[in-house]
Parts: sequence; C-alpha cells; structure tokens
Amino acid sequence: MAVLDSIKEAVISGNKPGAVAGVQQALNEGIEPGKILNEGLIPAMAEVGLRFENGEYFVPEMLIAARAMQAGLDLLKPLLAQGGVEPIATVAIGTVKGDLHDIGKNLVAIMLEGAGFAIKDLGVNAPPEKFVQAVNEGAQIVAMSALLTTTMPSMKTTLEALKAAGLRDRVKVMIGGAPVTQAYADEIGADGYSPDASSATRLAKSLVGAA
Ligand code: B1M
Repeated sequence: MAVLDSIKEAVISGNKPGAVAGVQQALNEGIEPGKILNEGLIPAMAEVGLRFENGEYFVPEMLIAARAMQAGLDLLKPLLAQGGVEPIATVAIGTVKGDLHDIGKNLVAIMLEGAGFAIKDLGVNAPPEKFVQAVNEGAQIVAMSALLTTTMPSMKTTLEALKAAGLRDRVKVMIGGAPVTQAYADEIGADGYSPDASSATRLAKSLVGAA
C-alpha cells in the first residue's frame, strides 16, 4: 500500500510531520492500526537499525528517525490499546542509580517500543528497588543502562536485589551503555548485553523467544 510505503520513507528519512501525516492518512483510509504499526513503523525502524549497523547512519540520524517514529506511534497508541494488539513483552528500562545520562537509554526505549515491546520507563538514577517493583508489577525484561564506570556496579546491585526478592527466575536482564561490555554482563550474571539500540531490540526478542 502506497501510504505504508510513505510512512516507512518518512521515518527512515526522519521526517516527523511526514510520519504523522502518513499515519493519519492511513487511518483515514481505514487501515488497521496494527497493520500500520507492523507494516509501516516497525519495518522502518528495523531499516534504520540496519543502516546504523552498516555505518550508513549515525546517532543523530537514528535519533531523528526515532522521533519521527515516536510521533507516528503516539497517534496509534490509544487505538492499539483499544484494538487489543498485544505487546511482545513489558520492558522496565532505566539508567542505573547515580547516573543521569539518558539519551542512549531513551533511544533504546524507542527502538524497543518500535519493535513491539511495552515500555515502563524508570527514568534516570533508578535505584534497584525501582527495578524490583517494576518486575513485581509484571515486567518480563529489565533493561539497565549506565554511561559511567562508577555507576556500572549498580547493575550488579540491582541483579542482587532481584535475587534477594526471589524474582531473578521470573525476569530476563539485559544491560548496555558505552562502558559496558559482554565480559561485564557475564561477570555479573546478566542474561545479555548489546552495544547499541538496534541490536538491543534483537537481544530483547531473543530473550523472550520472539526472535
Ligand atoms: Co557525561 N560523561 N557526565 N554527561 N557524557 C560521558 C559518558 C563521558 C564518557 C565523557 C568523557 O569524559 N569523555 C564521561 C564518563 C567517563 C566514564 O565514566 N568512563 C562522563 C562524565 C565523567 C560525566 C560527569 C561525571 C561529568 C561531571 O560532572 N564531572 C557527569 C555525571 C552526571 C551523572 O550522571 N551523575 C556527566 C554529565 C553529563 C551531562 C548531564 C552533561 C550529559 C548527559 C545529558 C543526558 O543524557 N540527558 C552528558 C553527556 C551528553 C555525555 C556524553 C558527551 C554523551 C553521552 C551520550 O548521550 N551519547 C558522553 C561522552 C561521549 O559518549 N562521547 C559523556 C549518545 C548516546 C546515544 O550514546 O549513551 O552510549 P550512549 O548509548 C548508546 C549505546 O551505549 C547503547 O545504545 C545507545 C545507542 O546506540 N546503550 C544501550 C545505551 N544504553 C543501553 C542499554 C541497553 C543496550 C544498549 O540495554 C539495556
């Protein structure tokens, strides 16, 4: 459908008004919100992720595309909720305690939302208790971001808090952020690490068996 192609094109090129107008036009044409999401917005963000991984796009292009997708998604969200489109899983995402950097975390959240996950954003400086509470409230994935070497240990503390609360077996834990590595994820017993927002969506899907 031409309008779905125009939505894709708008998101890929970071054209926010174009994405909003495309989604509105698709709704006016009577296209199901789930179809607009699955055949317009999600493949567009997947393409953006590929271009990022291939070195064709950099963080600014990805951020601009993510904003365009978010604007289109905002229009669809209430309709998707009414239509009963089920998210893949709920992700509780936050920047760990002591850390105020949120640009990467927000990008990961938007990409995950664009890939079909429900997001519970715990914000920045999120203490272990906040993650524990989110899991108690039903989150199936905990996603922690850290940009400072001094705040990385809070990821370990959060894992320990999940264990102490008897929740570790009920949740998958993924981590990321500039100083974080796969070796660190292995060391603290996280279920996965991803280096960027695009691969974070693949990791999250594989963690819940939706790859
Ligand atoms: Co800060 N800062 N900062 N800073 N800051 C860094 C991180 C730093 C590397 C700069 C430097 O010294 N070269 C350095 C950290 C050194 C270290 O510990 N190794 C640093 C420092 C020291 C500090 C302060 C301590 C400075 C001071 O006050 N003396 C202070 C700390 C405040 C605090 O947090 N308590 C501080 C403050 C700030 C600002 C508030 C001014 C601002 C943050 C604004 C904001 O986020 N709203 C800021 C910024 C902007 C930066 C830099 C310049 C850029 C970070 C960024 O947004 N990158 C940064 C230097 C740099 O990186 N060049 C720096 C873009 C973003 C898209 O990338 O966050 O890496 P990133 O996210 C990527 C991946 O890492 C990954 O996906 C994202 C997209 O691909 N990813 C995940 C991230 N989270 C993920 C989670 C996942 C998976 C992937 O799964 C859950």
